[in-house]
Amino acid sequence: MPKLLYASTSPYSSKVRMAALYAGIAVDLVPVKTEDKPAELIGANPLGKIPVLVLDDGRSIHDSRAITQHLSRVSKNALLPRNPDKRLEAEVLEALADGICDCALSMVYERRTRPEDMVYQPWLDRQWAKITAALDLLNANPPKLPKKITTGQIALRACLGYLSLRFAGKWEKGRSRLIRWAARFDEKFPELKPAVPG
Ligand code: GSH
Repeated sequence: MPKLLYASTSPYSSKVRMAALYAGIAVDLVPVKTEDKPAELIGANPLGKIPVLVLDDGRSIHDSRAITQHLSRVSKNALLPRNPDKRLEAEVLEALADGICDCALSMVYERRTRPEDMVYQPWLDRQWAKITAALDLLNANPPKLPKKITTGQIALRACLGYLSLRFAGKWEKGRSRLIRWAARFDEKFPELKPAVPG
């Protein structure tokens, strides 16, 4: 069975885990602490980032978008539509959700890795402005939630889960449509939980 090197708090890991579940592909979850630079992780991804999917034949796949595309290919397009326009829409939504996570993660790392007096507020503000712009756009026009979803909707759900974990009480104001969207997602796809313990 393919192994997924992941962390429970990583939004990209959550996306991939949810995508595998939705596509009906079993993966063995292997929790990893990136800060420890474990040999298994570095051997699979020299960048030392998660998620990484290690296939049965030893090949490893990163980053998360390469993984979702792989999962879609091996599940006969369970995650990405065949129709080029619809596929493009799904890919752009996934990129937007991942992009929000990139900004959010950069803020978390800025605070976590620098001494307090060296945290650069204009950098945090710049990242937050990007998150705000993207969330406002999504809130004004939340993606549809049909029976058959794509990696785009899955990425957005994982992203909102991460914002609720790290920016609770900060991202929700004025975003009631997105909050309802996440609740509807959870109702429709109760098996796809954005966070997993461990
Ligand atoms: N673009 C990558 C993807 O989509 O997989 C981003 C992966 C990423 O930044 N993962 C974080 C990580 O591994 C955890 S959420 N950080 C450790 C590090 O940068 O050393």
